[in-house]
Amino acid sequence: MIHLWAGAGARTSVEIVVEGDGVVGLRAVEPRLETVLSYRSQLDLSTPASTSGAYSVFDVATIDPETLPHGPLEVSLTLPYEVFDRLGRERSSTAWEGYQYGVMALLYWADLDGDGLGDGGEYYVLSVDERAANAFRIQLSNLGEDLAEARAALGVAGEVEEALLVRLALAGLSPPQNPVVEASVEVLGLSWRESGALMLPEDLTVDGRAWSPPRYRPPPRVSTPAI
Ligand SMILES: [Ca+2]
Repeated sequence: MIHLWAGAGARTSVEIVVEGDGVVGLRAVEPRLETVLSYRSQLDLSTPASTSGAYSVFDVATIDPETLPHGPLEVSLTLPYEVFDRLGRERSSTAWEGYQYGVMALLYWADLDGDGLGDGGEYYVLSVDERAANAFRIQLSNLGEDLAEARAALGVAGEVEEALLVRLALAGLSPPQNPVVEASVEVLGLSWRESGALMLPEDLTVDGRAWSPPRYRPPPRVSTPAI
């Protein structure tokens, strides 16, 4: 498969040369971010899994990495607006209410000793997002490469149970009056869709060598998926 990029507003002259014999299928595709996982859970902010310094730590979601595409990935975590200092942000009071800071971490876990529990030395931090806000976002440029790096760092050899863990640490003040809130986790992955901007002949008969000039049809309003 040939991936040919026709960037937003870019005019580029390309020629596809195919060498070999027989009929070759050609397909013009472009990248799109699509939701591959959407997950909601009830989080009780009054009972953190652990504490770390001023932070209360919660495990929000556990994801099997094999269920995700191993290319670019975006993981977002959203809590209700009220969780983060609602009064202060609305300027309706000088009193602080709710949390002030949050850190979302995307961790790789490998059960190295096979006991089914998360132990010290079994976690690798893929990325973190730190904000004074109720929404967090982590982007990975290539999940497959990040997983390989994490496995090498932890010394994973052979088949072990593994998972991606969405962990949240909150600090500042205290849980809201009603501590049970809905946490929403969404994972976007990259997929290749048929291009509407680039046209190629469906198939090409090659006898030694053939070339095909693709025709570029600029869309009326150009937008490029970004990650
Ligand atoms: Ca273990």
